[in-house]
Amino acid sequence: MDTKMIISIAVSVVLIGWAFWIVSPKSGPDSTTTVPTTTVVDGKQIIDITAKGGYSPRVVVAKAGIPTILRMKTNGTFDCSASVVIPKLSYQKFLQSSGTEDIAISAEQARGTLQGLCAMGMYNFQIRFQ
Ligand SMILES: [Cu+2]
Repeated sequence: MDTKMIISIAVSVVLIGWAFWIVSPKSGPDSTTTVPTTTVVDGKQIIDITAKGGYSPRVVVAKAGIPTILRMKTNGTFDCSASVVIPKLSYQKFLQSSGTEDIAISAEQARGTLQGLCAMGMYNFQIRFQ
C-alpha cells in the first residue's frame, strides 16, 4: 500500500461518514442542542429560517399568540428544500433560488407546534410556540 492509496481510502471513509451524517435524522424533539429563540419587535416576532440542503435552524422556540412572520431565506438553493409546505397553514410554495419569502402567521395560528417540510417530506423544521 502506498501513501496515495491510504489517502484515497481515508478520503472515501470521510465522504461516506459525511453522507451518512447528512442522511441520518438529526436533532429530534429531545435534542440537547440549544434551541434558538425569537425576538419580538413592535409586537411582532420574526423567525428566520434558511432553506438550503435542509432547514436551519431545525427547531425554533417562539412566543405563542402574537403575530409572527416566518422569513424563509434562500441563497443559491436548488434542492427540494426550496419547495416549502406548512400543512397547518395550508401553505405551499416554491421559493426563489435566492431571496426571502415572508410567511404571515396570525396570532391565532401561533399556537402549538408548527411543522414545515420540503415537498418530499425529506427535510423539516419545527416552530414551537410556547
Ligand atoms: Cu425534499
